[in-house]
Amino acid sequence: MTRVFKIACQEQLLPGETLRDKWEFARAAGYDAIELRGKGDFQFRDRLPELRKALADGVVMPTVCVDMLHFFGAFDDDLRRDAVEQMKSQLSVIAELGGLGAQTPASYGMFSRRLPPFEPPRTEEQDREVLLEGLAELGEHARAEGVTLFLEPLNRYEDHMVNRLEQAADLIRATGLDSVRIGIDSYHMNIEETGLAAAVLAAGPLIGHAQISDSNRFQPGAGHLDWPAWLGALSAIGYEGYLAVECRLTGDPAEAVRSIPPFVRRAAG
Ligand code: LER
Repeated sequence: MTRVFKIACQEQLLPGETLRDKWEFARAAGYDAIELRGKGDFQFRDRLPELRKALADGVVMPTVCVDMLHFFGAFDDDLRRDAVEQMKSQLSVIAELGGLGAQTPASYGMFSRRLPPFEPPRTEEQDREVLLEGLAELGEHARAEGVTLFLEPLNRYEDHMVNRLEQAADLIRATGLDSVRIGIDSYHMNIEETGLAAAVLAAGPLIGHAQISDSNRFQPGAGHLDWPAWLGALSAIGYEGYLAVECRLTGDPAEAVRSIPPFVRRAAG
């Protein structure tokens, strides 16, 4: 049976000054929600008055995706500590809004084994220790707040630690926490997984959130990703979360954003 997916759009892609303006555009275009972006230095927490007003105006904001330059897997102790504090705060804010959770990669743009100098400063065992420590602290915080931390595998050029769903699944199982789940991203999966559908089916209920963009990082429909396979697998595992658009736009921006919900719903069959 074909699932009717709920589709969210990240806030920076939507035209409009306020979240309410963006929501009006999003609703008219067939979206069900807005995914927020969580900047560092507690800027996301400082938006609470704006976010509370948007909530009162009926804007649906179930998730936040971190928007920082350092992450909980950072090599630097101070940056790592800060990233954990920022993520805890973002989890608390999304909980206050009645949302589902917050998404973060282990790192982004910090190191790639495919680019010089090829050998990272930490061993794989040390990476694992750092990641498990961070996931345990964030997962406990998420649990206490009643929300979920979504761990996002990124492609090999953006992160050297968690590239495939099975790596995220292994870490999550090791934490033993239901409050940590995989946040999949179709673009990264297209680069890293042997098969899109097989990877989704294998991860199954560990998948808690999904972000969408095409093979070239543009809007769904602008590349060559096998959408029926990817969406079919999500449907088969009974995925009930959102498909949150995180992409670059090609063509007229407003038209591109409008084109996504009908494209995705057609591809889902
Ligand atoms: C980066 O490619 C990405 O997918 C982001 O969600 C990381 O924060």
